[in-house]
Amino acid sequence: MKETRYSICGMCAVRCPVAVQVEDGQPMWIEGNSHDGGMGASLCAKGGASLAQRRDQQRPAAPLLRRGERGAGEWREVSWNEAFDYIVNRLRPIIAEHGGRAIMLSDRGGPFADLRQAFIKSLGSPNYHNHDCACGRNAHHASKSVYGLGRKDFAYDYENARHIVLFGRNITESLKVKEVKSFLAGIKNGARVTYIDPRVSVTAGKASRYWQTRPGTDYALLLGIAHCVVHNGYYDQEFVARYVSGLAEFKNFLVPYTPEWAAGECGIPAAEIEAFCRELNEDRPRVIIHPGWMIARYRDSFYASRMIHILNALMGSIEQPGGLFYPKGPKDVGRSGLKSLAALAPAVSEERADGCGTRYPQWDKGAGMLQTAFEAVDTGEPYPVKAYFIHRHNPFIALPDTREQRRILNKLELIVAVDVNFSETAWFADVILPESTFLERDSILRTEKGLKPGFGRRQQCVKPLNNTKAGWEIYLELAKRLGKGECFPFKSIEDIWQYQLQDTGVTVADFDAKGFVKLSDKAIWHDRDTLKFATDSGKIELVNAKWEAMGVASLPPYVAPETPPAGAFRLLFGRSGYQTHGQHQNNPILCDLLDANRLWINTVAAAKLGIKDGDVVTVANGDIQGRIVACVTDRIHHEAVFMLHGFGTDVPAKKRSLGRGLADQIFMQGKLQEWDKAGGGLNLAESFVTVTRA
Ligand SMILES: Nc1nc2c(c(=O)[nH]1)N[C@H]1C(S)=C(S)[C@@H](COP(=O)(O)OP(=O)(O)OC[C@H]3O[C@@H](n4cnc5c(=O)[nH]c(N)nc54)[C@H](O)[C@@H]3O)O[C@H]1N2
Ligand SMILES: Nc1nc2c(c(=O)[nH]1)N[C@H]1C(S)=C(S)[C@@H](COP(=O)(O)OP(=O)(O)OC[C@H]3O[C@@H](n4cnc5c(=O)[nH]c(N)nc54)[C@H](O)[C@@H]3O)O[C@H]1N2
Ligand code: SF4
Ligand SMILES: [Mo]
Repeated sequence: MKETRYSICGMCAVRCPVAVQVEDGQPMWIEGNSHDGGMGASLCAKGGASLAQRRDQQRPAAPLLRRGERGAGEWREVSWNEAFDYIVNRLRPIIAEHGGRAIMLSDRGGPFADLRQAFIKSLGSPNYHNHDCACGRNAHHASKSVYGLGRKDFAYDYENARHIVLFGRNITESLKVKEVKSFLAGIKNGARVTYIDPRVSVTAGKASRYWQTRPGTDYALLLGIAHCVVHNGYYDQEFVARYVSGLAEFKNFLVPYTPEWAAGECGIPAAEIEAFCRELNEDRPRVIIHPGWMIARYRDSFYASRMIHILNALMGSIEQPGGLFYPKGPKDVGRSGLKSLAALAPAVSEERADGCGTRYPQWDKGAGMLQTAFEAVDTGEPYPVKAYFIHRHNPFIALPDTREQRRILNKLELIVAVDVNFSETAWFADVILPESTFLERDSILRTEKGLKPGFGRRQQCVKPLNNTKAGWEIYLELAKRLGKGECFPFKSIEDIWQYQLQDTGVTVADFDAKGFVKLSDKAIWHDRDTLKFATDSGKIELVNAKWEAMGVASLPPYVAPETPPAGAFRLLFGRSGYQTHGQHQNNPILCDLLDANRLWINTVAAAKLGIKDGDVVTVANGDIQGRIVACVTDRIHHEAVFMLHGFGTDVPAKKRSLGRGLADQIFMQGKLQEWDKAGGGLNLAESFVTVTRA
């Protein structure tokens, strides 16, 4: 029998809508869900490789309990019953002695996180975290300090833009399928693209202007741009008069930061900065300046991001076709949203172990901050944290300084990893609970915000090949065994879906036709005359008194980044279109497409060190060393070296990728304790390495 099943890809956190052809219970083909016009049948290489992932035997195929030392890789395969018993028997005394708050959980966040949030809350713990301390936290908090709205409260209408400005936003490789398509449509429609990166990425090749900046100087460049825009009146006077507060103070603050000054910091000539600003003035309000992520990984990233958010407001590009828009949800069309699972658990009044909302009043409580949670594990302050659930998250790759993490996490009494792979962190855990791959499982329903809001469903397309379970089965069973079954009054995924849909006027059967349900046929734009922002004043605040009262200055002076010591380079990193962080290096197909990373190094810098293209070099930071093949090129700034992230696994079970390439995060020594003091994001791009011929 042949059928098409609509579902949601899980090979990266973008989670694109997909159509899967199933024949006699086997997945034969996967493509984008063409009912979604923005997606069409397109899929990226990783999505296509999901069928191979399912068949890959080098993954956990049944629940595993650790036998030897943590990290030794000696496992005993057990039944689900035994694995659940083991976890519950370990958790009971921890809860009895330290309370539910001694349990923490981290995951990849996203539209299905409600389930894990419900689980941890049902245990009486406030300690839910997602991955964002190492991703976009600085850009998020910066956005909140300007608009009162987070980074995900804005989306981008590339297709209708006149000018797309990307600060290290490598949109064509670090990709989201729909976004790339919209970006390419924008270029086809005549948009200019200005791309700023110390390294020539594929996106640089699509740009009409490429600026190779000195790494870590984006704030300087942005100050120079803001100076030129404000002092020449290149901004939307009407929009600014209506919605923006603090312009006079901002203008005054910018006085010394001329384009000439910026040129001295970032290396882009003042005349070029001025020419760019004149273009912005012609192109606004159809201008998108993307806050990106990469400039969220420096010491001053909060401020660089703030400047981008402010410039978008000055362009008047908010809720503007060809600019930024608010992703609309069910409430924007007068409908109820999905009912929350977490709402079924009693409220938790405990303070968070990571200090979000208390020691760090400016940081959102929702996503938490994993590095300060690890500090709590290490010190037992403000209270002991003894057990850690890690779901679809790989801190040993995602957070800096793996050795330091091992030291800290070894203090825990229980580590449970729920993963589809042998992640580096799972390998160190006490229990691995193998989740069924996305093709093999149902998930809770998700809300799909956008110009046309709706809901989406991931459904099981084929049966699991191995002894694995879906996340919802795992957490419902654990909660039941821990005496919290009343928080999850469901027996099946249909029960959960029906509960979620209770007030929406949508039924489960409505998802059968297309895999998603739209709540509006037409794109919804708010009236530009009555916009509201979530700051105290309701305006876009260039100077935010609330944040200043929390110790976060709105307009601090620029501090130049450190210059690498002689013989050393700033270590930059990023992604390729074939990989998701460290997830798929061992995938049989993707490993074939790209089996190792190389070290990009500038031609002149390499010549001084006697390094030739293709040489094996030793990279070092303190006592940490590793070998990698050099790629000698003009296409990177001389102060930096670059490697793709996610390679260099040390997990022996991943035989295809073991020993291939080099991991970047191991060189970020001490960086678990260094973050942007305002925004909280980790300083991943502030490490230096030496490079020598091996
Ligand atoms: N040095 C350095 N550090 C970085 C970055 C960098 O470029 N360099 N990038 C940063 C960024 S932007 C981010 S977002 C984070 C990402 O860090 P993570 O969120 O940890 O990375 P992911 O690759 O999304 O996935 C983590 C885990 O999910 C597992 N997984 C995949 N599919 C499933 C599934 O269906 N079910 C379950 N249960 N598990 C699954 C994978 O096997 C993997 O172990 O890393 C950050 N850290
Ligand atoms: N294929 C694929 N796509 C992905 C992901 C993936 O793992 N694989 N991950 C997703 C996730 S979680 C995220 S957060 C995004 C990340 O999306 P991006 O942030 O766009 O991607 P990266 O590749 O991490 O980094 C982009 C560029 O930043 C540059 N850069 C480094 N330092 C500086 C600097 O000082 N200034 C400027 N202007 N640029 C600098 C790097 O050289 C690199 O080329 O991608 C998402 N999409
Ligand atoms: S971008 Fe690729 S891997 Fe990520 S969800 Fe979409 S198709 Fe899947
Ligand atoms: Mo990310």
